[in-house]
Amino acid sequence: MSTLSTRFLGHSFASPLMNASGVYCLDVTELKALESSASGSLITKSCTLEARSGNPEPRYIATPLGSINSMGLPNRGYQYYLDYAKSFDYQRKPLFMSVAGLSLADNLKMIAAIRDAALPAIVELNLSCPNVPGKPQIAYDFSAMDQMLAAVTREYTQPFGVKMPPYFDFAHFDEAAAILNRYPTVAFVTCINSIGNALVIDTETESVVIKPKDGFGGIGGDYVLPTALANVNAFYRRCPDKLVIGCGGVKTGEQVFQHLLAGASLVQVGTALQEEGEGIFARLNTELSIIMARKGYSSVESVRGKLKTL
Ligand code: HRO
Repeated sequence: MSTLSTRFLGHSFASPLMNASGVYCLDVTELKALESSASGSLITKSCTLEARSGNPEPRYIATPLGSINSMGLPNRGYQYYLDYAKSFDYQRKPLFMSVAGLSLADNLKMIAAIRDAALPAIVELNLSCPNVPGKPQIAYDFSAMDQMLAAVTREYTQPFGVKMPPYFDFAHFDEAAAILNRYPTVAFVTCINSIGNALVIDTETESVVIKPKDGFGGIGGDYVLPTALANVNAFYRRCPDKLVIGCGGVKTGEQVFQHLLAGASLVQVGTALQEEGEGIFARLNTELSIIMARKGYSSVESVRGKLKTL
Protein backbone atom coordinates (compact mmCIF):
# COMPACT_ATOMS: atom_id res chain seq x y z
CA MET A 1 0.00 0.00 0.00
CA SER A 2 1.38 3.42 -0.86
CA THR A 3 1.84 6.02 1.83
CA LEU A 4 0.93 9.67 1.45
CA SER A 5 3.21 10.77 4.27
CA THR A 6 6.02 13.02 3.20
CA ARG A 7 8.61 15.45 4.46
CA PHE A 8 9.05 19.08 3.47
CA LEU A 9 11.67 21.47 4.90
CA GLY A 10 12.24 19.12 7.81
CA HIS A 11 8.54 18.92 8.76
CA SER A 12 6.43 15.72 8.60
CA PHE A 13 3.17 15.69 6.66
CA ALA A 14 0.59 12.87 6.71
CA SER A 15 -0.55 13.96 3.22
CA PRO A 16 0.85 16.32 0.57
CA LEU A 17 -2.50 18.15 0.44
CA MET A 18 -3.36 21.52 1.96
CA ASN A 19 -5.60 24.51 1.27
CA ALA A 20 -4.55 27.30 -1.08
CA SER A 21 -4.19 30.52 0.87
CA GLY A 22 -7.44 32.46 0.71
CA VAL A 23 -9.73 29.44 0.93
CA TYR A 24 -11.11 28.34 4.34
CA CYS A 25 -8.54 30.30 6.28
CA LEU A 26 -9.86 33.79 7.04
CA ASP A 27 -10.60 33.19 10.72
CA VAL A 28 -10.04 30.68 13.51
CA THR A 29 -13.35 28.88 12.83
CA GLU A 30 -12.31 28.10 9.25
CA LEU A 31 -8.74 27.28 10.24
CA LYS A 32 -9.98 24.86 12.94
CA ALA A 33 -12.06 23.08 10.28
CA LEU A 34 -8.85 22.58 8.29
CA GLU A 35 -7.03 21.38 11.41
CA SER A 36 -9.69 18.67 11.85
CA SER A 37 -9.76 17.77 8.16
CA ALA A 38 -7.67 15.14 6.37
CA SER A 39 -5.36 17.83 4.94
CA GLY A 40 -1.66 17.30 5.56
CA SER A 41 -1.19 20.94 6.54
CA LEU A 42 -2.88 24.32 6.26
CA ILE A 43 -2.08 27.93 5.46
CA THR A 44 -3.58 31.16 6.77
CA LYS A 45 -5.14 33.88 4.59
CA SER A 46 -2.60 36.31 3.14
CA CYS A 47 -2.26 39.03 5.75
CA THR A 48 -1.53 42.72 5.77
CA LEU A 49 -0.31 44.97 8.57
CA GLU A 50 -3.83 46.16 9.39
CA ALA A 51 -7.11 44.26 9.03
CA ARG A 52 -8.93 44.81 5.73
CA SER A 53 -12.56 44.23 4.80
CA GLY A 54 -11.62 43.73 1.13
CA ASN A 55 -13.49 44.63 -2.05
CA PRO A 56 -17.29 45.05 -2.36
CA GLU A 57 -19.46 41.94 -2.94
CA PRO A 58 -20.16 39.93 -4.99
CA ARG A 59 -16.43 39.23 -5.16
CA TYR A 60 -16.23 35.44 -5.67
CA ILE A 61 -18.36 33.44 -8.12
CA ALA A 62 -18.06 29.78 -9.09
CA THR A 63 -18.69 28.88 -12.73
CA PRO A 64 -19.01 25.47 -14.43
CA LEU A 65 -15.25 25.58 -15.15
CA GLY A 66 -13.87 27.12 -11.98
CA SER A 67 -14.10 30.47 -10.23
CA ILE A 68 -13.38 34.16 -10.53
CA ASN A 69 -12.52 36.32 -7.53
CA SER A 70 -11.56 39.81 -6.63
CA MET A 71 -11.62 39.52 -2.85
CA GLY A 72 -9.18 42.39 -2.36
CA LEU A 73 -7.15 40.83 0.44
CA PRO A 74 -9.78 40.73 3.20
CA ASN A 75 -7.99 39.59 6.35
CA ARG A 76 -7.87 40.15 10.11
CA GLY A 77 -4.42 41.74 10.13
CA TYR A 78 -1.15 39.88 10.70
CA GLN A 79 -1.32 39.94 14.50
CA TYR A 80 -4.50 37.79 14.41
CA TYR A 81 -2.77 35.07 12.38
CA LEU A 82 0.39 35.34 14.45
CA ASP A 83 -1.67 34.81 17.63
CA TYR A 84 -3.30 31.78 15.97
CA ALA A 85 0.16 30.48 15.00
CA LYS A 86 1.34 30.92 18.61
CA SER A 87 -1.53 28.80 19.91
CA PHE A 88 -1.31 26.19 17.12
CA ASP A 89 -0.67 22.52 17.93
CA TYR A 90 2.30 21.73 15.68
CA GLN A 91 2.18 18.06 16.72
CA ARG A 92 -1.02 17.73 14.74
CA LYS A 93 0.19 19.02 11.35
CA PRO A 94 2.47 21.77 10.03
CA LEU A 95 1.21 25.34 9.60
CA PHE A 96 2.08 27.86 6.88
CA MET A 97 1.50 31.61 7.21
CA SER A 98 0.85 33.67 4.08
CA VAL A 99 2.11 37.26 4.11
CA ALA A 100 1.06 39.87 1.53
CA GLY A 101 2.08 43.34 2.64
CA LEU A 102 0.94 46.33 0.61
CA SER A 103 4.53 47.64 0.59
CA LEU A 104 8.07 46.45 1.15
CA ALA A 105 8.11 48.19 4.54
CA ASP A 106 4.89 46.40 5.58
CA ASN A 107 6.33 43.03 4.58
CA LEU A 108 9.51 43.70 6.57
CA LYS A 109 7.53 44.63 9.67
CA MET A 110 5.36 41.50 9.50
CA ILE A 111 8.29 39.23 8.69
CA ALA A 112 10.28 40.63 11.63
CA ALA A 113 7.35 39.95 13.99
CA ILE A 114 7.02 36.39 12.70
CA ARG A 115 10.79 35.90 13.05
CA ASP A 116 10.78 37.23 16.61
CA ALA A 117 7.97 34.83 17.57
CA ALA A 118 10.36 31.95 16.71
CA LEU A 119 7.58 29.54 15.74
CA PRO A 120 7.75 26.40 13.57
CA ALA A 121 5.28 28.04 11.15
CA ILE A 122 6.51 28.22 7.53
CA VAL A 123 6.20 31.57 5.73
CA GLU A 124 4.79 31.84 2.19
CA LEU A 125 5.36 35.38 0.89
CA ASN A 126 2.61 36.26 -1.60
CA LEU A 127 4.18 38.11 -4.54
CA SER A 128 1.14 37.74 -6.75
CA CYS A 129 -2.11 39.17 -5.39
CA PRO A 130 -3.97 40.31 -8.53
CA ASN A 131 -6.86 42.12 -6.87
CA VAL A 132 -5.82 45.21 -4.94
CA PRO A 133 -6.77 48.22 -7.10
CA GLY A 134 -3.67 50.31 -7.84
CA LYS A 135 -1.22 47.63 -6.62
CA PRO A 136 0.36 45.67 -9.49
CA GLN A 137 1.54 42.12 -8.84
CA ILE A 138 5.12 42.31 -7.55
CA ALA A 139 6.21 39.16 -9.37
CA TYR A 140 5.27 40.75 -12.72
CA ASP A 141 7.81 43.54 -12.00
CA PHE A 142 11.13 41.70 -11.87
CA SER A 143 13.12 44.56 -10.43
CA ALA A 144 10.55 45.09 -7.63
CA MET A 145 10.58 41.35 -6.94
CA ASP A 146 14.38 41.31 -6.71
CA GLN A 147 14.37 44.29 -4.32
CA MET A 148 11.65 42.67 -2.21
CA LEU A 149 13.57 39.42 -1.91
CA ALA A 150 16.86 41.18 -1.18
CA ALA A 151 15.26 43.10 1.70
CA VAL A 152 13.17 40.22 3.07
CA THR A 153 16.09 37.78 3.06
CA ARG A 154 18.21 40.30 4.99
CA GLU A 155 15.50 40.58 7.65
CA TYR A 156 14.48 36.91 7.73
CA THR A 157 17.19 34.25 7.55
CA GLN A 158 14.97 31.17 7.92
CA PRO A 159 13.92 29.20 4.83
CA PHE A 160 10.63 30.49 3.39
CA GLY A 161 8.62 30.33 0.17
CA VAL A 162 7.11 32.63 -2.44
CA LYS A 163 3.67 32.46 -4.03
CA MET A 164 4.08 33.16 -7.72
CA PRO A 165 1.68 34.25 -10.41
CA PRO A 166 1.49 32.25 -13.63
CA TYR A 167 3.97 33.14 -16.38
CA PHE A 168 3.27 32.44 -20.03
CA ASP A 169 6.63 32.77 -21.78
CA PHE A 170 9.93 30.95 -21.46
CA ALA A 171 11.77 34.27 -21.19
CA HIS A 172 9.71 35.06 -18.10
CA PHE A 173 10.21 31.59 -16.58
CA ASP A 174 13.96 32.08 -17.09
CA GLU A 175 14.10 35.57 -15.61
CA ALA A 176 11.89 34.83 -12.62
CA ALA A 177 13.79 31.63 -11.81
CA ALA A 178 17.16 33.40 -12.14
CA ILE A 179 16.05 35.99 -9.58
CA LEU A 180 14.71 33.35 -7.17
CA ASN A 181 17.94 31.36 -7.52
CA ARG A 182 19.91 34.36 -6.18
CA TYR A 183 18.24 33.76 -2.80
CA PRO A 184 19.12 30.38 -1.24
CA THR A 185 16.73 30.92 1.70
CA VAL A 186 13.84 31.09 -0.76
CA ALA A 187 13.41 27.38 -0.17
CA PHE A 188 10.17 26.82 -2.04
CA VAL A 189 8.12 28.27 -4.85
CA THR A 190 4.32 27.94 -4.89
CA CYS A 191 2.94 27.88 -8.45
CA ILE A 192 0.39 29.32 -9.19
CA ASN A 193 -1.82 32.07 -7.84
CA SER A 194 -5.00 32.69 -9.83
CA ILE A 195 -4.64 33.84 -13.46
CA GLY A 196 -5.18 37.52 -12.87
CA ASN A 197 -7.56 39.99 -14.44
CA ALA A 198 -9.80 37.65 -16.39
CA LEU A 199 -13.41 38.54 -17.22
CA VAL A 200 -16.43 36.24 -16.85
CA ILE A 201 -19.60 37.42 -18.61
CA ASP A 202 -23.18 36.25 -17.98
CA THR A 203 -24.93 36.11 -21.36
CA GLU A 204 -28.48 36.39 -20.01
CA THR A 205 -27.85 39.47 -17.91
CA GLU A 206 -25.20 40.76 -20.37
CA SER A 207 -23.19 41.62 -17.28
CA VAL A 208 -20.00 40.93 -15.44
CA VAL A 209 -20.46 38.57 -12.46
CA ILE A 210 -18.34 40.20 -9.74
CA LYS A 211 -18.52 43.82 -8.61
CA PRO A 212 -14.92 44.98 -8.05
CA LYS A 213 -12.74 46.27 -10.89
CA ASP A 214 -15.62 46.28 -13.41
CA GLY A 215 -15.78 42.48 -13.24
CA PHE A 216 -12.06 41.73 -13.69
CA GLY A 217 -10.69 39.08 -11.35
CA GLY A 218 -8.40 36.09 -10.85
CA ILE A 219 -9.58 32.75 -12.20
CA GLY A 220 -8.99 29.31 -10.71
CA GLY A 221 -10.28 25.78 -11.14
CA ASP A 222 -10.43 23.84 -14.43
CA TYR A 223 -9.51 26.98 -16.39
CA VAL A 224 -6.00 26.99 -14.92
CA LEU A 225 -4.82 23.35 -14.55
CA PRO A 226 -2.53 23.23 -17.64
CA THR A 227 -1.07 26.66 -16.83
CA ALA A 228 -0.46 25.55 -13.23
CA LEU A 229 1.24 22.31 -14.33
CA ALA A 230 3.42 24.24 -16.78
CA ASN A 231 4.54 26.67 -14.08
CA VAL A 232 5.21 23.89 -11.56
CA ASN A 233 7.33 22.05 -14.10
CA ALA A 234 9.07 25.20 -15.38
CA PHE A 235 10.22 26.15 -11.86
CA TYR A 236 10.98 22.55 -10.90
CA ARG A 237 13.38 22.38 -13.86
CA ARG A 238 14.92 25.81 -13.31
CA CYS A 239 15.24 25.80 -9.50
CA PRO A 240 16.97 22.48 -8.67
CA ASP A 241 17.83 23.61 -5.13
CA LYS A 242 14.26 24.64 -4.29
CA LEU A 243 11.03 22.76 -3.65
CA VAL A 244 7.82 23.48 -5.54
CA ILE A 245 4.29 23.54 -4.16
CA GLY A 246 1.65 22.98 -6.85
CA CYS A 247 -1.56 24.98 -6.83
CA GLY A 248 -4.21 25.25 -9.50
CA GLY A 249 -7.01 23.18 -10.96
CA VAL A 250 -6.98 20.34 -8.44
CA LYS A 251 -10.33 18.64 -7.80
CA THR A 252 -9.44 14.94 -8.14
CA GLY A 253 -6.62 12.67 -6.99
CA GLU A 254 -5.58 12.35 -10.64
CA GLN A 255 -4.87 16.08 -10.79
CA VAL A 256 -2.84 15.86 -7.56
CA PHE A 257 -0.85 13.05 -9.19
CA GLN A 258 -0.23 15.25 -12.26
CA HIS A 259 1.09 18.07 -10.05
CA LEU A 260 3.46 15.57 -8.37
CA LEU A 261 4.66 14.29 -11.76
CA ALA A 262 5.31 17.89 -12.82
CA GLY A 263 7.55 18.36 -9.77
CA ALA A 264 5.37 19.43 -6.85
CA SER A 265 6.30 18.28 -3.33
CA LEU A 266 3.01 19.46 -1.80
CA VAL A 267 -0.26 20.36 -3.53
CA GLN A 268 -2.75 23.10 -2.60
CA VAL A 269 -6.49 23.09 -3.29
CA GLY A 270 -8.39 26.34 -3.88
CA THR A 271 -11.61 26.53 -5.89
CA ALA A 272 -12.55 22.87 -5.35
CA LEU A 273 -12.11 23.27 -1.58
CA GLN A 274 -14.28 26.39 -1.62
CA GLU A 275 -17.00 24.52 -3.51
CA GLU A 276 -16.84 21.10 -1.82
CA GLY A 277 -15.76 21.96 1.71
CA GLU A 278 -13.01 20.47 3.86
CA GLY A 279 -14.28 16.91 3.31
CA ILE A 280 -12.52 17.13 -0.06
CA PHE A 281 -9.18 16.24 1.57
CA ALA A 282 -10.31 12.73 2.60
CA ARG A 283 -11.61 12.12 -0.93
CA LEU A 284 -8.40 13.41 -2.59
CA ASN A 285 -6.22 11.33 -0.25
CA THR A 286 -8.17 8.18 -1.17
CA GLU A 287 -8.12 8.93 -4.89
CA LEU A 288 -4.40 9.72 -4.86
CA SER A 289 -3.59 6.51 -2.92
CA ILE A 290 -5.55 4.44 -5.44
CA ILE A 291 -3.74 5.96 -8.44
CA MET A 292 -0.32 5.58 -6.80
CA ALA A 293 -1.02 1.94 -5.90
CA ARG A 294 -2.32 1.17 -9.41
CA LYS A 295 0.87 2.62 -10.90
CA GLY A 296 3.19 0.96 -8.42
CA TYR A 297 4.37 4.10 -6.61
CA SER A 298 4.96 3.56 -2.89
CA SER A 299 5.61 7.18 -1.88
CA VAL A 300 4.89 10.78 -2.86
CA GLU A 301 8.63 11.35 -3.30
CA SER A 302 8.86 8.55 -5.84
CA VAL A 303 6.29 10.31 -8.09
CA ARG A 304 7.82 13.76 -7.84
CA GLY A 305 9.19 15.10 -11.13
CA LYS A 306 8.74 11.76 -12.95
CA LEU A 307 7.07 13.50 -15.87
CA LYS A 308 8.21 12.00 -19.20
CA THR A 309 8.80 14.00 -22.36
CA LEU A 310 8.45 12.74 -25.93
O1 HRO B 1 -7.62 38.43 -1.67
C1 HRO B 1 -7.57 38.31 -2.91
O2 HRO B 1 -8.26 38.99 -3.68
C2 HRO B 1 -6.67 37.35 -3.55
C3 HRO B 1 -5.34 37.22 -3.23
CL1 HRO B 1 -4.62 38.06 -1.94
C4 HRO B 1 -4.52 36.35 -3.98
O3 HRO B 1 -3.30 36.20 -3.74
N1 HRO B 1 -5.09 35.67 -4.99
C5 HRO B 1 -6.39 35.78 -5.31
O4 HRO B 1 -6.87 35.15 -6.26
N2 HRO B 1 -7.18 36.63 -4.57
